[in-house]
Amino acid sequence: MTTPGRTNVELPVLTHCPYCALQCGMAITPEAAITPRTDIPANAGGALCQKGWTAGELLTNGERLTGPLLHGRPVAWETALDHVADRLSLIRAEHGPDAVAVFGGGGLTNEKAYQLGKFARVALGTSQIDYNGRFCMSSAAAASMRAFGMDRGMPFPITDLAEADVVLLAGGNVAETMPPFVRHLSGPRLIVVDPRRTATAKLAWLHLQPTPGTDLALALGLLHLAIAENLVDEEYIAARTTGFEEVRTSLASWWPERVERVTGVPVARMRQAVRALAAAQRAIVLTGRGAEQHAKGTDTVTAFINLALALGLPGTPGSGYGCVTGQGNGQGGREHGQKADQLPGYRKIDDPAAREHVAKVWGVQPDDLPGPGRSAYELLDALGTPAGPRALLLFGSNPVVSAPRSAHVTGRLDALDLLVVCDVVMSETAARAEVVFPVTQWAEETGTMTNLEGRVLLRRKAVEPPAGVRSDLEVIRELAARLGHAWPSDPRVVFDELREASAGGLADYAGITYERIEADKGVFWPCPAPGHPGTPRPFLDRFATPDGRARFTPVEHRPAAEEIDADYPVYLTTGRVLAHYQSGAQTRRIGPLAEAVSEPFVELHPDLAEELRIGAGDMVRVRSRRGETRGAARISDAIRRDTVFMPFHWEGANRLTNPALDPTSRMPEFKVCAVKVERVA
Ligand SMILES: Nc1nc2c(c(=O)[nH]1)N[C@H]1C(S)=C(S)[C@@H](COP(=O)(O)OP(=O)(O)OC[C@H]3O[C@@H](n4cnc5c(=O)[nH]c(N)nc54)[C@H](O)[C@@H]3O)O[C@H]1N2
Ligand SMILES: Nc1nc2c(c(=O)[nH]1)N[C@H]1C(S)=C(S)[C@@H](COP(=O)(O)OP(=O)(O)OC[C@H]3O[C@@H](n4cnc5c(=O)[nH]c(N)nc54)[C@H](O)[C@@H]3O)O[C@H]1N2
Ligand code: SF4
Ligand SMILES: [Mo]
Repeated sequence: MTTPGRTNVELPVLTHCPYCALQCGMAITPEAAITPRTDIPANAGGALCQKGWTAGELLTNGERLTGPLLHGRPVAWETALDHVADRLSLIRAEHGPDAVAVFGGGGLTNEKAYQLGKFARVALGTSQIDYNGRFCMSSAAAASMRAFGMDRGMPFPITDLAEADVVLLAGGNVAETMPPFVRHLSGPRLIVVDPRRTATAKLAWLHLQPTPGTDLALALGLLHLAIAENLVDEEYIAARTTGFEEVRTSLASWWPERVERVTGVPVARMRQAVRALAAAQRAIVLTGRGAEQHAKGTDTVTAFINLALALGLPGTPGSGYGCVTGQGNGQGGREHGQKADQLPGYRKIDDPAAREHVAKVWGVQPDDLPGPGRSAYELLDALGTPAGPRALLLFGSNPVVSAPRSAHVTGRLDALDLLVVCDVVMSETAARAEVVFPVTQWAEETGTMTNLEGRVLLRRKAVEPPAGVRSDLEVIRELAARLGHAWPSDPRVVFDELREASAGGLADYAGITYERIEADKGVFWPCPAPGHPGTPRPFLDRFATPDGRARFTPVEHRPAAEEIDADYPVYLTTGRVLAHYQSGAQTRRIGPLAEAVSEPFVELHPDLAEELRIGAGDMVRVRSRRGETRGAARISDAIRRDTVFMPFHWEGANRLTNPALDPTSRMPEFKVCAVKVERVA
């Protein structure tokens, strides 16, 4: 069809979508016309969703930022960069290095995520860096680390799904969040766990509809049943795992009727689900944000992994456990050091050997590297407080809309001495910044993205950026130069350094080059050497634990951090719709997407609507202990009668959400809190 790279300007360039972790392949002409690629397995023969088809408008629409802003007024690049560097130096001199914080994003390329982590630790010397992936994948990541010693979202190629007999998906609505993913689910019997009968649940063979926040009990109940019915794979458990006996004992009290009382899922359906999973030759258990974004998200995923292990799935060809990753580079973004506790290659920042390796690549002393910093919400919560950072540099996130308890977070941002935002559009967060740097986006620059399978892809430059914008890597280079460091901004050069820094780590990219990705349509990590083929299925022979065995961990169910009561009698859960992406900063500006869903809504059951005298389309006020917002009523029997759903693509839903954090992953409880719902007179 076309040759790789920009050898002929008449030909479309082969690249990937700006949005989610499926990273569908697309071809783009210099005029930004998009056609799907058929050579990328993730988008199954050439599918794109509505966001992908319309992504060209991101490149051409008039709302693009095209020059730096200082206090909202256009200034020259040199002026803005000098201003930021001077302010950073002053704040550091007066209050110490941890007075400057950095916040990144899972949509940034690997090169940017890597360079941002290095910039924080070396140029700023701060421990205060974290990113929006903390709100996204962190619970599944922590549970996979605990069980398998490695977190590679789906540790198998996406094409394994179609070959499976049964797939259980807990808390994911892929029909809206990754539509082409559904094509991989047309073969297996699909079991969906979701409090709403979503577009995905409608495709399912079996839908389990629990109360929000009770998946942990459900997973315990499923495993209890598997054990009671002698469905567990004793041979696999003996050969490949440790810790099963403790888990078996801990499950004794989770008999099915009790689980039904806690979750609302009928025993008969649980039994059907377990029997189908156990009878399958090949079965896959997947989790999405619905099960993960809870103050007990890590333990919930652990309970699903325990179930998968008991049935002998992980590391068995064609079977397994995986988490369905979210942002474009949700996987790679959590591997190369923009996380508070991490160094490149998925290394731990408190591991002396990791510090020594990375310090050497960076040309500094291990002792000069700071230790772990605050997690995303804790960092945002500390901004502008006496003990917290006074300046924040933010790349690729819009926390005014997307952080939990967002009105409080907005107040913290406003309390800063200096807020600097790099973005492509004037997001709600950029609008509050002292300095805004306008940057290039996906098809205007080249970089690598690691998709939900752990496949490293090359997202190539296809169009020329508008005059006046620079890349994130150039902004980092310019700021680093002003702080005394001469660093590259060419993505390929940065990637080569990333390879070296990741070498020997869990997420080892040492053998991956741009040329190899082009030739192979992506390379699976770990890939430790140039001759290494990459690792589509890392757990076939052993897990990444010291003894090579997967670890069962006993976990206990507990209620949501905030339960419903007389004052706040309804559960609120939040999530996504097909047409909009995340905080909506990008998609609310695209005509067909803004038209498809033009305003926030509140989905509620007809019984609840009747009780509250709410009619379809009525304006509804939703209040929680943290704030209130409004939305138009959408009445649907697809949701439980004790629960309402709001998308978080507009400012508002997160004024309500509860920032109760998971003790291990520090994930906030986005998926359940208590609210009061009323019609606006
Ligand atoms: N259209 C669109 N696609 C996207 C994105 C987007 O913003 N828009 N974002 C991307 C990103 S970053 C991510 S992380 C993924 C997220 O992808 P998903 O995880 O599929 O998305 P969500 O809508 O957040 O949540 C999925 C489902 O969880 C259900 N749910 C709510 N509470 C619970 C609960 O307590 N238990 C269970 N079992 N389910 C519950 C919701 O009803 C919802 O249907 O999507 C990616 N793709
Ligand atoms: N209530 C509730 N809240 C949630 C969730 C939920 O389910 N419910 N989900 C959470 C999840 S899973 C996630 S991932 C977060 C996401 O929430 P955010 O972190 O706010 O994600 P985005 O809206 O994708 O923000 C990305 C910003 O970066 C800009 N941008 C795009 N490309 C580039 C680039 O190359 N460089 C730079 N510098 N900027 C760029 C975009 O214009 C946009 O303003 O929201 C979380 N918040
Ligand atoms: S599914 Fe995700 S990667 Fe594919 S076109 Fe839609 S937004 Fe883009
Ligand atoms: Mo996400």
